Amino acid sequence: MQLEKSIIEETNHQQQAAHQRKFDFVAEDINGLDTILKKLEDFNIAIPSWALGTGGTRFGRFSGGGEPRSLEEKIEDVGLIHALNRSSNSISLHIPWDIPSNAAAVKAHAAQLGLHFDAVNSNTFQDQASQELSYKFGSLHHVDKAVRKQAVAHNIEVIKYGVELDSKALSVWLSDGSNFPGQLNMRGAFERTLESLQEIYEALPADWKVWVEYKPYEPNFYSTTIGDWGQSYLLSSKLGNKAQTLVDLGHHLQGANIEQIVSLLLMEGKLAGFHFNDSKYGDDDLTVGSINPYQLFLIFNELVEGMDARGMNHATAIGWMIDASHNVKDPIEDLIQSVEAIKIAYAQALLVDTPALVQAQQNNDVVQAQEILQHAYRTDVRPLLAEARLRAGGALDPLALYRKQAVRNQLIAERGAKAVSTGL
Ligand code: RM4
Ligand code: MN
Ligand code: MN
Repeated sequence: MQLEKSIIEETNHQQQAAHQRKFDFVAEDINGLDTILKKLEDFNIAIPSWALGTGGTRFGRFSGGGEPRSLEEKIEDVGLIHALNRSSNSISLHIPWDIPSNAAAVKAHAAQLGLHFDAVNSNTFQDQASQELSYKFGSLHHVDKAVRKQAVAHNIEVIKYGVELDSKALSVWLSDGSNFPGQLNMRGAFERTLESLQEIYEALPADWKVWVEYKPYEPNFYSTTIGDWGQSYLLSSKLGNKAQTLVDLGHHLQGANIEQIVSLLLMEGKLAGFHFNDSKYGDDDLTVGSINPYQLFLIFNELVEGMDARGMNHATAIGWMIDASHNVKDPIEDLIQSVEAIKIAYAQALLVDTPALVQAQQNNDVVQAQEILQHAYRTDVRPLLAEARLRAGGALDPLALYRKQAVRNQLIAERGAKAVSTGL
């Protein structure tokens, strides 16, 4: 299904007066308002194809109903989100969960909804029915060369699918690791991973990147071969300019200072981009901003400062993507919330008074530095986001409109209450 533009416009019209009041209140105190609104309009976050269905846990999966049954229906769902928020103009595919068998048609369908394709993700953390050798003991790091070859070939195939869709990056996350001390020679595992990644790197088109994602544990619980940003950075440095490190917010041990990691990767030109989500304990894949929105703001503060220092375009210089999926929310509602949370943190970071902060740091004025950051963080930027959405043709309040139109019920009517989408 698609949302009629007239419905969005009509609803915006009804909400206009209330919006204007809130907008004027916050806008009055903001310097460079139009530049900020333009940056907010330009800022889009990619939607992963695996987040459109309800996520399972290792204990079970409870389908929410009306889930997309095919890639086409997933694209439709992203189209709905984008129509509402005008901030989700791309989709990231996971192969083989979503194989674009007719790339031209898939691309045309997406383009019709104003969408294009972000990074493609390979999957060597599960065995597929058709594959010859198992990834039970790893893929790119496997001790058996034949398994590594199979995993390299899969990644090269994923690049091919991506080329057909005009993607520009391959994102690699490996579950390779060990569950028990002694199981694995860690140096050997690293060297074999590097060698496999080099073969994949060779197959990258000139204008492509490979994004190396790290994660400390799960599904392996003793060692993970690409376990932290240092290991990913080491690999991406050895590989070359087309390789960078991907930061998934849920892939750190508790208490890690992610904003510092981000700041240094950016300094080295090695920050590929993000998988956004939130977490309380581990790789919880919760809605962005639902647990620790202040940390998200601090990350964006480093991003804005660091990108400005290097003259980078905020919207396009690195990859912005959500990687979340869980079991109790309507996935579309969850994604609308996630995109909003990301843009709130971004808008707050844009409000930081940088010259004053530099001055406070220079003077070792710790109190003032904190005041400056928290002043930005405590500003209610939601009317700014609403205004940017309005200017871009989206809904003033995407979630309210989604609910008012009973979109999920319509999807259930179309696709059935038991439709189950591919993914985790
Ligand atoms: C992993 C990691 C990857 C994602 C898979 C589904 O934990 O975050 O990015 O592709 O989950
Ligand atoms: Mn991820
Ligand atoms: Mn993850």
